[in-house]
Amino acid sequence: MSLAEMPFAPPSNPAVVRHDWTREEIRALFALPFPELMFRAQETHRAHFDPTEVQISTLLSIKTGGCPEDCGYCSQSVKYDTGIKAEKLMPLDAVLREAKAAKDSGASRFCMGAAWRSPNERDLEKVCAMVEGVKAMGLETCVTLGMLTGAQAKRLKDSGLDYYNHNLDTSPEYYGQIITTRTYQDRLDTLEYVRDAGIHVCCGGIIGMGESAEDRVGMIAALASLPVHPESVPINLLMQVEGTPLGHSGKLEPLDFVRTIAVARITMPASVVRLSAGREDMSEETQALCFLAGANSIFYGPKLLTTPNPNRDKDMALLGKLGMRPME
Ligand code: SAM
Ligand code: DTB
Ligand code: SF4
Repeated sequence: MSLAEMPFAPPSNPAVVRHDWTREEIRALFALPFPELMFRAQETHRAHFDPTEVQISTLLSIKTGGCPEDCGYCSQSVKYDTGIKAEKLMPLDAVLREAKAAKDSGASRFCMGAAWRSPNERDLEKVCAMVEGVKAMGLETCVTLGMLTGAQAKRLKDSGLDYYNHNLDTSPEYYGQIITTRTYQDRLDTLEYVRDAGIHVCCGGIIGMGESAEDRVGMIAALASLPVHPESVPINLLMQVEGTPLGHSGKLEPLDFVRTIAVARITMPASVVRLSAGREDMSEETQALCFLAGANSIFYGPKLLTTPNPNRDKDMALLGKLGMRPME
């Protein structure tokens, strides 16, 4: 299908942000010949961002393992034998040391993740103290703590939190195959509380979980039809973890990952799209294609939450080879 044959008129101005994307339109984007798709993604990217800039975030697991949820991809669920043992919430001073190191190595945002279904009030206060301390260093702050109530979202906002990460993970149809302990609607509710509290939303999903092409359409449609687009959209490639139900789910065709990034870029033009988990197993050429497709953020540092990520020097060398640089 050429651009002219698409079942909708592409916006004359790629800067336009739409919230009325239909599944048919999104399916048609995925079906475009690769050069057409990449052209549209680049045109959209350049209408909103400098294509040579990449936002740099560093992740820290502040509370690892022992999670009661059953997310089929996750190393930290108590339901699966993955060799990850449950740890306590990290003390404030240790978190601040890690944040300082992240800042010194060039990150502009520090993301703290906890393996909780939802935070209890005592732990939330401790996380708020971490947010205050990290923010005082001049870093942007992000946390991902599971489901929140409206009051908890407001409390986090008062502590100065910039971003809350909470992913839709996949399409509404496929979701039940991956997680049974919380619903899609539960996730949408938390996202609404976060948005209403005035915190920036970081929300995306995972590719490579055995989902169909239509599930990728459904996931992007769900993200792009949120009342306000997430400011940050992490697209994760599944990190296959031995012991989880998805530990042997097969390798994804890398170009299908690139296509998903491009469709996220076109449908959510003003959002920062993060080439998130999965870079450790990706060639530099695939990562470069993801940047060309409109990805403009990465996780930086040798560890994600429990799984590996490229070393910093390797990433800086890659950005150097591509003539790209960290976003201020
Ligand atoms: N426990 C909280 C929650 O799930 O809401 C926060 C932490 S959780 C690890 C954050 C997100 O990381 C998940 O929603 C999922 O999208 C992503 N994630 C977890 N394990 C992953 C894996 N093995 N591969 C790719 N992404 C993963
Ligand atoms: C997101 O979308 N990806 C990050 C972050 N949000 C919290 C997590 C990736 C986790 C990869 C598996 C692990 O390291 O345990
Ligand atoms: Fe728990 Fe989050 Fe892992 Fe799900 S993804 S099992 S909620 S830590």
